[in-house]
Amino acid sequence: MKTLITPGICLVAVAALLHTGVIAPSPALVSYAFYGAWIAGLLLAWRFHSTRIFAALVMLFLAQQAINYFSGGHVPPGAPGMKALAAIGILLPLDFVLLSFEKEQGFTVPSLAPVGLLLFVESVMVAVLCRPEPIAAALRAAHRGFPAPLAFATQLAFAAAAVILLIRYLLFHKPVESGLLWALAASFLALRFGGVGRIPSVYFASAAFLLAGSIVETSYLLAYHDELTTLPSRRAFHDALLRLESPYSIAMVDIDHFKRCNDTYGHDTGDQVLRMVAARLARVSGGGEAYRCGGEEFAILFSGKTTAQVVDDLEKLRADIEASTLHVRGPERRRETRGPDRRNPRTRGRAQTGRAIRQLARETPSSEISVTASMGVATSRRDNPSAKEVIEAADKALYRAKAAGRNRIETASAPRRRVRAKSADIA
Ligand code: GH3
Ligand code: MG
Ligand code: MG
Repeated sequence: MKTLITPGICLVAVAALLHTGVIAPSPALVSYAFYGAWIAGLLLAWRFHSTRIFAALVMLFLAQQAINYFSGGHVPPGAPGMKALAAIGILLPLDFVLLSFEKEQGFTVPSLAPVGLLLFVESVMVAVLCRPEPIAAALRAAHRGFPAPLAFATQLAFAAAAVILLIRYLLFHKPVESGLLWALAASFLALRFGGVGRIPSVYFASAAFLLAGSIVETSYLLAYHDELTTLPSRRAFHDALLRLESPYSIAMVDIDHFKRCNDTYGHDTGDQVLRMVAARLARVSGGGEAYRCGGEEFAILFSGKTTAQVVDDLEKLRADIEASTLHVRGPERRRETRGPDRRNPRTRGRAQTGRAIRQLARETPSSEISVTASMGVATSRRDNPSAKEVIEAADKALYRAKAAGRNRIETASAPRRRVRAKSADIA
């Protein structure tokens, strides 16, 4: 949610500072800010392979340039300028929505060609629509009062695009969706205040800044969050360790026989199992914060708690993981005979390894996969709160849990607690 709220706060702050007169930037400063944000955004988009933000920045630039050009840079903008405002007011929201549905495909000609073509067609459309009219008509339009309220169609287009982008953000929690949404809001304000002049330019610059910011936010998320499970990553874990104060407990968690799970059901199903376990870890009770340290290994940090205070929460978590199931269709279907073997007798032998795996899958009694996890937990010592030592102690306890039969919790300190092992479905 932070990725949605932060850009919004930035935009509200800019609007408040601008309209209360606290900041009154000179045109040179505004233009410097716009081009600065725009160039920085383009470079970041290129470095981080975000074709969507790159395209959004190009669209924003063309929109701003079109309004500027057809209004002749004058306020009020005159008939061609008003037409440009109306056309941009429909095309920009439409383009941003299209971009939000696009997949990032890297900076290759085939992936950029459709966007390039769209922009070319739109530029020609705007140019034809906004060609200068006889002077009398232009004057009439200019005397209609300024700033003119935006056409209903423009307001509708922006509102519909904002709703779609918001829904997409709520579904996928991607900073790019949030960036597009807030850049759209800033562009709306730019158009609302006439599209040309100091205030609209500040809003266009803000839109470019918000788009560039969404790339920074994306790279932060990638660095600190694991993409597969969405849990905070090992890097986030090490950052959190620096902020800890004694007492605290660390539980190391490792899925049991996960290699077998991968071998039986395939890597993709293994990934789904990882996501399922991660979802259980994310809702651990007792104030624990779960991290994915790598592979099928996780860590849980309990700040301000001792082993005795967290062992019940870990036991609930262990039982929760054991009770969770993932439905898979593959092994169930394969149990039915498929008639005579129609494979090429010459190449049949090559499938030996695959056959062994399928055999294992067939032996699986149900198509519901469940796994178990072993845990080792340790608490910081008052005299030595070093996280390295606590992790080592928790790792040793985890090793003991594995050696003692898995699906159990071992503590680094007495009293030792064991939970009766129940073999996993795939074990
Ligand atoms: P143990 O009970 O002793 O922990 O046995 P194990 O099979 O879980 O242990 P091991 O560490 O040998 O195997 C871990 C496996 O996890 C090996 C690797 O293929 C798999 N793995 C690691 N990362 C991923 C991942 O991101 N996705 C999937 N599907 N598998 C992964
Ligand atoms: Mg492991
Ligand atoms: Mg394991």
